[in-house]
Amino acid sequence: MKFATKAIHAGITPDPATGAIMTPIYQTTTYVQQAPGEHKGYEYSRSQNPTRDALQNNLAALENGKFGLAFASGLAATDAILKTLKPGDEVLSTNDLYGGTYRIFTKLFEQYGLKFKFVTMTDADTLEQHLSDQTRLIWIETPTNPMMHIIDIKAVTDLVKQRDIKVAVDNTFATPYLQLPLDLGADLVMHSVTKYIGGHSDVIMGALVLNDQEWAEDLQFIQNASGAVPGPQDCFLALRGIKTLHLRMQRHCENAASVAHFLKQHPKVDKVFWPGFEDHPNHQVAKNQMQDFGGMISFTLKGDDIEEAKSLMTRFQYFQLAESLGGVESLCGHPASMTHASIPREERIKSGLVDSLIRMSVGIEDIEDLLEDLKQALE
Ligand code: P1T
Repeated sequence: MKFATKAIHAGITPDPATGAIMTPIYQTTTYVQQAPGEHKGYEYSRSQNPTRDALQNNLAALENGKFGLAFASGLAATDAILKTLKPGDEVLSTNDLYGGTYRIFTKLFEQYGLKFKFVTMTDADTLEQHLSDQTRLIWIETPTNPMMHIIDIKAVTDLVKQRDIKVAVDNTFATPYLQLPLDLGADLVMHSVTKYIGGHSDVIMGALVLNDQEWAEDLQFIQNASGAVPGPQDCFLALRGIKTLHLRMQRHCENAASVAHFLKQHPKVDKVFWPGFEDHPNHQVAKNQMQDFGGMISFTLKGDDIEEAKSLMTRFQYFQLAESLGGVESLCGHPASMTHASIPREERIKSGLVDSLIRMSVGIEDIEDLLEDLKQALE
């Protein structure tokens, strides 16, 4: 089954009771048993729910994986992965990543004895020097949030193939429409479903997809034991969003390419970070492992003028100033004070995240209106 067909059909069957073509929202906490322990596979909705099952199967199919798990948020999904590690285990992570992921690593799980090292992964050959006997997990975010670095997933997985080290990829920016980490050798894919997969800025949710049965069973145990599960209504909204994921992503990519090229030639703009440019340092890797370059762009202004950057963000008509990304509407944000404020400034600067950096989530509006908006705000 090809991607667009999977988005609409995979894991979804018409409701056996009524034939309803849309997966029903099983808004129930519990299920009646015929006798103690005798039931239809559903006991309690923290453990199983049919609407969530449909979504989990659909997500697994989209990522070419066997097991899908949905969580109450992207960070709840990350939390579950970290709970499969033991004190003393070490995680090597990209040094540019979503601020909330950095926060759960350093502020929560360091105190339970996990160790985190943040390293540049754009050159996989230099990664080897950071590996130790304690390294158990490599955490890749690609494209990175917000600097749009691209990590070569296959090169990293090849490097650790013979070792007891798993590779997890946060595929939030790319989505399975553009990039399939499991096919490139990764062990697990993580999503903030909140973003492109949901696609309509109305659901907070996370997901994991993987092939390894033992790890999947551990994660299913944690999903139930810790209980950070999404409700059935949100699962329905995510399923509905996914049905147009391929169409939305095509327009996000097209619009972002136009916005990136417009910004690059504008006299007030200094640097534009978008992997579609031939002079982006990881352009070739992006071309190899992604179908297109995605809908996210970051840029700085000449003179690294933070006041002008802040003022600019209030002058847009369509690029609304807000956290998050991946919805149909265009957003802009200021990572240093918003999404990445929990990363210490010295760390941010080291990975290139300067104070004047502006991040854009380019939506699927008419491109002429978006370019007009950028023009009027920059002038
Ligand atoms: O917000 P939540 O669903 O918990 O997902 C966290 C998360 C994980 N990974 C990446 C790459 C993300 O971008 C996020 C959330 N990011 C934002 C809210 C943001 O504006 O960048």
